[in-house]
Amino acid sequence: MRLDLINPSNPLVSIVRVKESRWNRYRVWKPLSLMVLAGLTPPEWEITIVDENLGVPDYQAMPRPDLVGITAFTSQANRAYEVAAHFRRLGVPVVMGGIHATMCLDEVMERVDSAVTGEAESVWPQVLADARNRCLKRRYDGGFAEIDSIPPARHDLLASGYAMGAIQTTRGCPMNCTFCSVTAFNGARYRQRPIPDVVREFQLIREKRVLVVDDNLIGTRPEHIARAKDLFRAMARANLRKEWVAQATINFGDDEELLALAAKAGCKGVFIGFESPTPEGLLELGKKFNLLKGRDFRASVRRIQRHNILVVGSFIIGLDSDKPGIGKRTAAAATQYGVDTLNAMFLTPLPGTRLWEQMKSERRLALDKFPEDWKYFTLTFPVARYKHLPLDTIIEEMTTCDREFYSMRRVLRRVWDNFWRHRGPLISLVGNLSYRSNLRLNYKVYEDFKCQQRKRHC
Ligand code: B12
Ligand code: SF4
Repeated sequence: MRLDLINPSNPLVSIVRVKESRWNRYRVWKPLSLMVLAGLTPPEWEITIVDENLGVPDYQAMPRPDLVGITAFTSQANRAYEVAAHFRRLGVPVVMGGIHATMCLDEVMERVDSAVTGEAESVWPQVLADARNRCLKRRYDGGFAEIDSIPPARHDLLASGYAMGAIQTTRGCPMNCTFCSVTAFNGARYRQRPIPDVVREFQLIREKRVLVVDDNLIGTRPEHIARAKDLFRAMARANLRKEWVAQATINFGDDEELLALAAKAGCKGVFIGFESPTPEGLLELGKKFNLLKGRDFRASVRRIQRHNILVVGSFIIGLDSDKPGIGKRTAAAATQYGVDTLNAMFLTPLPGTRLWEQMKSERRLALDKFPEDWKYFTLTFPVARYKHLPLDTIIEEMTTCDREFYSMRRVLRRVWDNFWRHRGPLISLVGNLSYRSNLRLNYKVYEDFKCQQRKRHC
């Protein structure tokens, strides 16, 4: 039995535009979901994983599969449907799962043979058995997986073409920030994989560099931080010789022991959601951690960097409290906090989030021709109607933010600083140049987008 697992591309996602900017090459990450599914698949299935981000293959020239499994974030949904239609025309059954299938189930069910909602661990073997017996059900619901029974992902598949491997050590988040899908999809309970499982899986990864995909590696409570410390100790003891980057809240910078252990275990970078430079913005997003009284972001960032860990700061533009000038203000805040790279995104109502419900009820979805418009839900397009920032203004604010933060003078200063302090100068250089090179690409993308929007409203 032959199984093709496919990660559809979205050419509008700038980080996969490798041809236009070679720096992006280092930011194409492995589709871990498909590697996890492969790990759950019994040996009688011959598995091919196709990541269209590395190039769309000639499906006609590939051996005909018995089953196709497609994953998709919302931004990949259109392409997912094209791929599904192709295989269904050939009579090959298509199963789709992942976040979009979970949040937009009806839309997905119209376009595939079978949809899997939630986490797949508990249902995937059944899906395969049913496919084999030609009795696929229209829908399976995996709910939340038992975190201690997740087998290792198949890191031997997709062996080349990527700068980094990927692993997941926890799922879920209790914070339920308005714009984020994680609580809705993975649940409010923070579930941690057993440490020996994680260490063993790390050992299976061939790449020297690894993305830990957890939404918040250190969790929210003291016992979560204690577990993170134990994990880092175990990783250091196992002498993994990996360099890894992860996502965490700013609380990561509060605990010197945690930072020292993370660094010893190979942590080289952390992605932190600062989200907004204003207290009103943080309140609006429900980002409670960042609102703590006396919180000094610059000091926290410095503490992290002193352990040779680079900081990527993420911000959102387009909040109801954002007024013209927010682009400059965001760049100034990121510079003042001292982050190594800035990732600024448009506020985007993703299906299933509290923000989606709010904007939908207020009729503020500017792009609502679905499924066509999903391709713009990459957080790099202003897809909503923003309170104080009309289309041209919000694009101008984003452009100003990026231009200010990634001016050549500032890039060189940051990279030199990291070089001088032996703090991952190469990663810092690649990160900054990748973002900077995308600025040029984005100007054109924004112009096309504005043009299309005008045509649409004529
Ligand atoms: C790692 C990651 C990335 C990596 C992607 C690596 C990759 N190629 O997959 C990078 C950094 C590139 C990325 C980019 C983006 N991401 Co992202 N990302 C994540 C993150 C943190 C983890 C995903 C992951 O690997 N999880 C581990 C695997 C094992 O879990 P999983 O993917 O959910 O898969 C399980 C189930 O969903 C299911 N399943 C999944 N696929 C399939 C398929 C079949 C057939 C079946 C049966 C089951 C199934 O089974 C799996 C095992 O249980 C999630 C947050 C999250 N917790 O999901 C956000 C998340 C998925 N990203 C999000 C977004 C918005 C984006 C971007 C659009 C914007 C951005 N700049 O971040 C881009 C778009 C990329 C694109 N190609 O279009 C949103 C998506 C919301 C939505 N409705 O689409 C999330 C949920 C974060 C959030 N804050 O809301 N992302
Ligand atoms: S943004 Fe971070 S803290 Fe907020 S719900 Fe999402 S994962 Fe949790």
